[in-house]
Amino acid sequence: MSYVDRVIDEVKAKNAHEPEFIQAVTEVLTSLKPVIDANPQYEKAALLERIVEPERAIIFRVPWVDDTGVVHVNRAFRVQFNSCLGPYKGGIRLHPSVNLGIIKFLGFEQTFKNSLTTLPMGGGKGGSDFDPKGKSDNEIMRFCQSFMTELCKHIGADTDVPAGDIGTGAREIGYMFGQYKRIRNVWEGVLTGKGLSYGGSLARTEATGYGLVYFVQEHLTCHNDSFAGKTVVVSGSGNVATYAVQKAQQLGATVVTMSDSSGWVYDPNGINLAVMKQVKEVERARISEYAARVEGVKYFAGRGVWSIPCDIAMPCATQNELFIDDARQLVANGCKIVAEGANMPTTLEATEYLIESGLVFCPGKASNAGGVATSGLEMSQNSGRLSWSFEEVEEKLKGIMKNIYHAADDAAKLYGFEGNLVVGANIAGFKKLADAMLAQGIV
Ligand code: NDP
Ligand code: 2IT
Repeated sequence: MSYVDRVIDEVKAKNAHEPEFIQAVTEVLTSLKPVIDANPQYEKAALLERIVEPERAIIFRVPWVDDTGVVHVNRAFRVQFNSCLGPYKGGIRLHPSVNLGIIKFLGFEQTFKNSLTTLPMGGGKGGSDFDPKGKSDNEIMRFCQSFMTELCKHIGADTDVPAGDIGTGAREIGYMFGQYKRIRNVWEGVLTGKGLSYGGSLARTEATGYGLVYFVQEHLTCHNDSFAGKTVVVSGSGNVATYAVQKAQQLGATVVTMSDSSGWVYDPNGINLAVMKQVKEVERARISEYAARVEGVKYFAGRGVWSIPCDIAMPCATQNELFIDDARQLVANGCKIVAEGANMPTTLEATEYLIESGLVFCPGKASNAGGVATSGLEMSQNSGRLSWSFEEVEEKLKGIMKNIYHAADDAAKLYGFEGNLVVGANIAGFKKLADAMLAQGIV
């Protein structure tokens, strides 16, 4: 049995109740086979065994009191996965589905993603099974304060720097930052995605969605093509989806769908982002409200955006939201590119089918790395006590996304998998991390 297969089997046996973690490890390790075979020193140093084991996982209780005086208890996590390349770095997810396996899969992916950005950041992820939906501002604040009362013992600007993810945006980061500063009595860049008046970076809000579109744009440019005139299908209507839609529209595409956890809208005239932002960001309402306000829009309950014919599909909601049947439908409808804005939105089976069918498949750890890369830029600005203009940050972001595209494309070519960005991104992210881990000894 090969080294890779043995480690995958061990991960399956040791983490049997963590299907998302097993899925992420299987996808990455399988694609690393050519580089592992060519470098026996990795097996000698038990490098894969170390890479799949988090350095530390913290699980803690978050008690809080709702507006009617009822006491609630949530479970929270911070998985500090790998600090070889820099302080642990990764978002905080607040969603009822959160469990240790989901946070581990996200932390594992983050480690490779952060390596690809070329910025000095290790990998980590955190979150809680708290559901922010329907909670008042005061309830959100009390939860965030209680969450940070424990988390603040484990993080710091040079130790671990959390940020946003599903359910965690500027409001939550603000409450968490305030509580961190109050308890630790230190003003430092311990979180990214902060408000602009207290250390946040311009363009961080837009960065993941914009970066996703820049990544695809680089591919198109290299093939004498562009976004102009393309039909794009997007899932999600949160931070990543919103700014992916905005940038794709700016580049001349027509985006015809968006979704939330209740349903999806088909807008043949192209999404009106001002109305969408009012509904989802300001009112925090359901996406059906968009259909009620914009003429010619159809609303459907449940899932289904992948049934709409398109040139480019961008899943931007959550993990495992694009299945084999969806992939078949996309291919049958003539879709040419699938670019992941979310983390692991495409199942393994669907990913393999899309690649075999000749589509360009942009894996999230490369194509959605613009968010964390801009978080890295926020950390730099905080350390230097300065702030860059929107244009300066956006230019850097664009450069980073171009570099990630070419790093993945070149690595794929080098190992005989031309055009396979999954293999390319995994190998490029892994090589840098693995060689740094070897240099730092058995730790
Ligand atoms: P948001 O909370 O802003 O938005 C999430 C969107 O996805 C909402 O429309 C939400 O619907 C929908 N959604 C969430 N969970 C589910 C589910 N289980 N089924 C169906 N729809 C769901 O999160 P983000 O936009 O920040 O994150 C989206 C994805 O992008 C995640 O995978 C995240 O890990 C990834 N990502 C985020 C980055 C960032 O900088 N924020 C960076 C890189 C990746 P509803 O409104 O009903 O909840
Ligand atoms: O998945 C991700 O890359 C994020 N949620 C962003 C993490 C960050 O630290 O900005």
